[in-house]
Amino acid sequence: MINALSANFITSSPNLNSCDNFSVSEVAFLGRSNVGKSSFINALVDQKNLAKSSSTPGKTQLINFFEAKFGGEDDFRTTLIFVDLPGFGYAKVSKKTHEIWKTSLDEFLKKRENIRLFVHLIDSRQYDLDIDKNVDEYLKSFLRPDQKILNFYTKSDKLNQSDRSKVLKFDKDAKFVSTLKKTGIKEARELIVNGALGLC
Ligand SMILES: Nc1nc2c(ncn2[C@@H]2O[C@H](COP(=O)(O)OP(=O)(O)O)[C@@H](O)[C@H]2O)c(=O)[nH]1
Ligand SMILES: [Mg+2]
Repeated sequence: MINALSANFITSSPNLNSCDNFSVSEVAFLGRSNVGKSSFINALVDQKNLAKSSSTPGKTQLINFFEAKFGGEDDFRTTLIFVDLPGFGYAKVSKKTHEIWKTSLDEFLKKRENIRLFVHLIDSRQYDLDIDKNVDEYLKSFLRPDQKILNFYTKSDKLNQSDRSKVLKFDKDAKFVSTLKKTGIKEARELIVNGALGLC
């Protein structure tokens, strides 16, 4: 089992050029606005308000960096950078994928060396939106061999058994998380830490 040890906000940046290089594996979190991204990041690092406290209004278009330390069995210790990206909720689905992201974000996602893992959050009640399919295709269009994508379906506490079956029919490997009920978080933490370190 992997535990969250500590986490803190590092900095915000408007684009790639003004981002420091922290020489640590990075996990980029993306998803539509309101999908539950801040809540998920807070749950992963086991803190109540880390992600929200730094994203004051007006800073929403910035790239936020957090340092997160994790520990596990046999003195396993690791430090990762969690990168909280602006939500892409309000882009029209008809727009081309490259227009979904502002140029600065597009450049960041494609050129940021240290990103080892993209975590794409999808609302489990709206699991088949074009915008999420576009994001998946977009990431795959430039994914390097040393990078991975993990999808998580959020707010699973809102689903009944038949809703869950529908999501699983759509994606047989669907991983459900609920920060409200705290379900799927431990498993997600394990997948994300191992994924970022190239261990799975
Ligand atoms: N029912 C439910 N609501 C959630 C869950 N996670 C987040 N929310 C709610 O969804 C809204 C958006 O959450 P937030 O984490 O700020 O989303 P973000 O915009 O993607 O960062 C808030 O009102 C949260 O309370 C969840 O697991 N279950
Ligand atoms: Mg947020």
